[in-house]
Amino acid sequence: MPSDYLPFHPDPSRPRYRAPAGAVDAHCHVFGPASRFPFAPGRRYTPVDAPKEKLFALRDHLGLSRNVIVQASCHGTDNSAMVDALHAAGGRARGVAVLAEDAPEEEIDRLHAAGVRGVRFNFLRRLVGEAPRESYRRIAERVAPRGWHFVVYFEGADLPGLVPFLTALPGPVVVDHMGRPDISAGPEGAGFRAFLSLLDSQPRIWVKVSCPERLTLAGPPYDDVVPFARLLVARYPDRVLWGTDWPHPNMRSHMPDDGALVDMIPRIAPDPAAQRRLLVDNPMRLYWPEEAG
Ligand code: 0GY
Repeated sequence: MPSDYLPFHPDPSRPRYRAPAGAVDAHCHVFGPASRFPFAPGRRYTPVDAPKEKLFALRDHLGLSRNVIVQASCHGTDNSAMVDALHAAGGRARGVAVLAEDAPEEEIDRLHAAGVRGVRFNFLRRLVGEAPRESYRRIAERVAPRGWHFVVYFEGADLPGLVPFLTALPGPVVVDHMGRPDISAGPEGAGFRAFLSLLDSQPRIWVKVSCPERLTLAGPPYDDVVPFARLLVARYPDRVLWGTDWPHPNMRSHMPDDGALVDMIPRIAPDPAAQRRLLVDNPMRLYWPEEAG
């Protein structure tokens, strides 16, 4: 099946930065292989196969220990490829699923047993059309009793209309990719300031300092994105997560070097204590609470 976006970096550099023991890549995906796990008929893009073996090899190459595998829109509500990866990971991966509103209870049980700890609500029109907000609410009510959290993906410009939805969710909320701010406005821009106000007033909302490659206007080494991430890490040290976003689905401008993404970590979290929280303590609390110290 031909893909319609760039393939992931074939030979990422080995990072100079050494992540602390137990570091978690808290945002990555597995795709296919399509021959075994077909992509969703209604998908908006077709990725290249990015199977679990490649993900685990990348984890080791980058000096990381664990993965949080997030279901992406191209696999729709069929979480089989992600669950297959969780089963193969020997306890070193947890998952975030996408659910149909009428998913049977037994399916949610199976996902939980496999290591799923969150459900994703995607609001990007280019990926899902008009987001079914009422349906998301009902799904949230169904999974909240299991202690799952909510991973929410939206464009910065859509934040004002989403605040009532986000603040009413019955559990922790994790915002993907820094809330996709308008980088051209700088960290003082009104949209990013509104996001910070929301985080200030809602201690249940976490944020991923991920995806500089998707947000940048300047390109690598993503100098224009660093101030946003650095500010979030400094201001919310206990509710930031970091991830590679491998295999960078739907990227059409350029494909990042995953080693270079790891080497950005000391630029966004300058001191070792902040790095440890970002890469180990915070993701462990959310995804492996039974092991968290
Ligand atoms: C990401 C980014 C994207 C895609 C998806 O669900 C998805 O298809 O997440 C994107 O196109 O921005 O989170 O990796």
